[in-house]
Amino acid sequence: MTADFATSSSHWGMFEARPVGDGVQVRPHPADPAPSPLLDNIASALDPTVRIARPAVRAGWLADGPGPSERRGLDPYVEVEWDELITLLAGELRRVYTERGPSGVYGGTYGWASAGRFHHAQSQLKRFLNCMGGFVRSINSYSTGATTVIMPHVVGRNVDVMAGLTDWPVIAKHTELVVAFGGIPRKNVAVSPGGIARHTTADQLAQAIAGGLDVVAVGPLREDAPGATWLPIRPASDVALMLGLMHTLLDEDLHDQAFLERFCVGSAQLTAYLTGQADGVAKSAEWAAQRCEIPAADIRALARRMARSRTLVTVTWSLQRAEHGEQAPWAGIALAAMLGQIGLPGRGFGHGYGSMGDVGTRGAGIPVPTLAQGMNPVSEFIPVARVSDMLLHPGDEFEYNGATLRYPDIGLVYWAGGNPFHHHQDLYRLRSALANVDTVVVHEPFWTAMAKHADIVVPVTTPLERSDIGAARADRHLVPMHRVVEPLGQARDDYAVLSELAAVLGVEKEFTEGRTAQEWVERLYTQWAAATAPRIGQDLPDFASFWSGELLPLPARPQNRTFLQEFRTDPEGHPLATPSGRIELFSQVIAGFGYADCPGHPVWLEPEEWLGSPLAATWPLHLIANQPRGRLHSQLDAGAESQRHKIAGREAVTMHTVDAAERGIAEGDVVRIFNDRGACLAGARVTDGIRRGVVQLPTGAWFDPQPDQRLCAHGNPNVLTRDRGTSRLAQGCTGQHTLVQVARHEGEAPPVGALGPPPFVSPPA
Ligand SMILES: Nc1nc2c(c(=O)[nH]1)N[C@H]1C(S)=C(S)[C@@H](COP(=O)(O)OP(=O)(O)OC[C@H]3O[C@@H](n4cnc5c(=O)[nH]c(N)nc54)[C@H](O)[C@@H]3O)O[C@H]1N2
Ligand SMILES: Nc1nc2c(c(=O)[nH]1)N[C@H]1C(S)=C(S)[C@@H](COP(=O)(O)OP(=O)(O)OC[C@H]3O[C@@H](n4cnc5c(=O)[nH]c(N)nc54)[C@H](O)[C@@H]3O)O[C@H]1N2
Ligand SMILES: [Mo]
Repeated sequence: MTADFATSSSHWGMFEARPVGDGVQVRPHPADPAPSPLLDNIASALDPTVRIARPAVRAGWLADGPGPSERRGLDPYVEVEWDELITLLAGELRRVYTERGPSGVYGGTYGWASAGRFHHAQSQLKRFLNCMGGFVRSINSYSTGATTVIMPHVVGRNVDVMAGLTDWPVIAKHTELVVAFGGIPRKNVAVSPGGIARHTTADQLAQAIAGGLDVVAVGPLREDAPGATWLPIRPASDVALMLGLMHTLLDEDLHDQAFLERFCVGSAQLTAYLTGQADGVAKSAEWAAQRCEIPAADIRALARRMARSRTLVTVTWSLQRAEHGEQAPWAGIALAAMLGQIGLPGRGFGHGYGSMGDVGTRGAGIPVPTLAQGMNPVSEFIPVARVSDMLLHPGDEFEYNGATLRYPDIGLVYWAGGNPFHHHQDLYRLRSALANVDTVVVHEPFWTAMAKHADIVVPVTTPLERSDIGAARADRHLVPMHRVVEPLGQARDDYAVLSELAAVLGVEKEFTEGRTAQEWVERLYTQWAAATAPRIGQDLPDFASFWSGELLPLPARPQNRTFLQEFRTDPEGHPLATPSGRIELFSQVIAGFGYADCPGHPVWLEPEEWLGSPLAATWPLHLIANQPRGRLHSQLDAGAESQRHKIAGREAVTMHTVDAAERGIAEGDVVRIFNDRGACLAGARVTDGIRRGVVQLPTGAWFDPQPDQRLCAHGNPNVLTRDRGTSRLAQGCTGQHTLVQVARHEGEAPPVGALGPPPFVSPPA
């Protein structure tokens, strides 16, 4: 901390800030060697045009009371005083808990919110709802919905295929060839949940490449293949390519049969499938080429190179955020197993290099300070991306990981720290789903689309307006996050609002334990320090010293890590927690579920929406809806860096020169992207750095629904994506891919109105 600057932190890094006029000046923290440009968005957190200044209630809800309503997202709002808001909200919570019990409350509240361990919005809300008697929860994530379910069957629950991967320095030292399915996107690695104090990943990768590491990046976008050989694959066909590579390894006897027998089960079933003995179709390089449109000779050449090199096979998370998403990581690990290199330094399998900044980062590896959420006695849950299904079909059965479950009947949806109109698919379907419940409550600092669909809108602070502790599991620092400015307008901390509700509802003692926010911050630190000091064998400063210091460095994990090294060295002493104790290339458990969309070993399953399907005759372009370069998800979309990547205020859609020319589209034109679920407008960016037939529109433009049509004027791809699970196994998010058409927008385009407040009306007399 220098002069009047105070230290704080975000999911994309530490920074320093000081008040200037009505806003803040933000600058990178001097300890960060490569600060993220996303820091330029932070000042917009205090932009009054996007902030919620006062508590507000949807006019229709105020007039008619709770109940299903198609008016969510359309009605104006009435601003109310805090005590009125608390009375209304407490009354509605009391009603719903009395009439329906905790199974009538959805508190799944998915979302990243902000950095900071105490004010973590999800933890706050879940703790509060648990004090009330519990809630229907969500499990897994939009990030890795398929992986989280399939991988425990394949490598066991104890092996973390994201946090347990080989560290970058080991790759730099030992690896000759990285075959990266999904590339290694630089844009993604500045981010990690809870923050990154020092950004080193992008540099480590660049240095490794300069030092001779060869990267073959398989993916539709050249920008995700920096310093690499680019293989522009047809989207959604990676599993076919992997099978073609495996077939070549078998066919040319380049596979490691001894490894398969000692460390895996199921190579016989997989082999029968590859050779065609099982289904009459050999998954040869020619077979693969017809699907992935990479020439068979290139596939065979790559397989030979992989077999003779020290090779790392890595799969980005995006590949599993698609129809049959379970197959790509499973096939990826099967390919690495055939090469026989799993568990050797720098070789084998990886998942998420280029997806998140903490993958392959040697952090402290110790638990971070955490607010206890209490106990939830409610057994009902949903896989997180099934939220619209739940609200549209209460009582219906659904399948998940071998179980048949039922959707609960939800009366009240309570969200804090996420934006479903960012993260969910088929937004007009989501809007219909939200119309089905009695009441929607949203805590937000900003007038996001989710806030604009709420009945009760609770204005909360951002980290600039409160004190906290910044920490992330894979990081090596604890950061004091200082309040920089007073809360904007009438915003209050999530904690303050929930404390007041708890007092009215008679659960104050359980919720607050008698502590102020600052006392909680101190307590989280003190408890954490007491538990951590013996683990790291080092004294830690008391709270006052931590709080007045800049950042608290922690020792790195004792050693660099190689994924599954212990298992390889001693498979009997360190068996995997799978039924066989080995890597399951065939899983009897999964086979036993009898799911045609996820059978017992990795398979090619043709998706319904890809360029190879009949639907492509109507919707001839494959849309990649990936993570945005200029922001985290939908956060701070009004910020300078986010706006820099837009075209005349609309999200930029990237398309191939030839696809654009065929449609009479030039760089900078406003275009309409559409399919039978909806449409959005975007600004055209024309390049040869994208595969033909593919268009790319990042997620995160604030949903800007236009009256009387299914159109977003701003460029949110989730008006187009299909709301369907990866398979009956994981039911994960499939938002990455969808088929669309693109046309030049003729005539006047509606202005973007998303980055502002909804209409207000005066309270009824
Ligand atoms: N089509 C498609 N869709 C996708 C994806 C994709 O690849 N394609 N990716 C998916 C993935 S991986 C993810 S993780 C999700 C991300 O989805 P989300 O995590 O829901 O997205 P964010 O924009 O980070 O939403 C966080 C919200 O919390 C608010 N917030 C910030 N701080 C606070 C606070 O202190 N208190 C409260 N109450 N609120 C706060 C922010 O203003 C913001 O609106 O999106 C998913 N959606
Ligand atoms: N700047 C920034 N960084 C972020 C985030 C952000 O919002 N902004 N979000 C963070 C979060 S929550 C997550 S979960 C991770 C997500 O990490 P990922 O899911 O890995 O990231 P994406 O950017 O969605 O997709 C990565 C790339 O995969 C490629 N791809 C897409 N489909 C296919 C395909 O079918 N085959 C092949 N071979 N490649 C394909 C595309 O080139 C795409 O750019 O990112 C994190 N990092
Ligand atoms: Mo994510």
